[in-house]
Amino acid sequence: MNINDMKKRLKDDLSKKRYEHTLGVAYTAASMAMCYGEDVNKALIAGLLHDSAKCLSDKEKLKAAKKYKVEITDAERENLELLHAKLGAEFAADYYEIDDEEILSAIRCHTTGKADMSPLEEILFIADYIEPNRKELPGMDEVRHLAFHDRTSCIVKIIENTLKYLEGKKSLIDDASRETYEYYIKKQESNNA
Ligand code: DGI
Ligand code: FE
Ligand code: FE
Repeated sequence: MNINDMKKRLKDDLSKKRYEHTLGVAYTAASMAMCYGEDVNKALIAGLLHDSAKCLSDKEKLKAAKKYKVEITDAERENLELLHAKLGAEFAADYYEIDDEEILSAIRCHTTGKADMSPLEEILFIADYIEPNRKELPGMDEVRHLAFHDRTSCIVKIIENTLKYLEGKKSLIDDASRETYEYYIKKQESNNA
């Protein structure tokens, strides 16, 4: 499917606000790929499709998870919204004809991150947080600067903010989020050593 057809379908499937966020993530991810010498087109597509399953109801999310035999973690079960990342990868493959595993995997882990992400996975994880339509989150200026200078420190800041926010809400933290934090803190320490 070409980019214009993807955009048309996304515009139909997403709320106006979510569609605007999607374009923001796509162009931010593409700019980061330019900065780091990564594949700009893959970053653009990953950004466009990352939230393609975001606007399903809880019931629809559970139905789709069953259809695609998606494994549901405890945190996802408690907060079905989290499932939109894994389902987004399934939608990208099924409805948007994406067979590039690098793109699919970036979409799959865009919400929690994971240990030892590929450059494209890191770019999508960061672009989702910093895109220009995102409301001002703590330390956003610094996170946006780091995005183009030091991806490891940028990921540490983002995950620290997310964990703090989730602890405040007493939300269950997914193992993947914790693993992301532990991996990137260690990586940052060894970079600074
Ligand atoms: O889909 P977006 O809103 O663009 O962004 P996202 O895919 O990063 O999802 C953000 C939401 O996910 C935010 O409300 C925090 C939540 N989240 C991220 N990691 C975890 C989490 N929620 C729980 N319960 N556990 C996590 O580990
Ligand atoms: Fe998302
Ligand atoms: Fe998003």
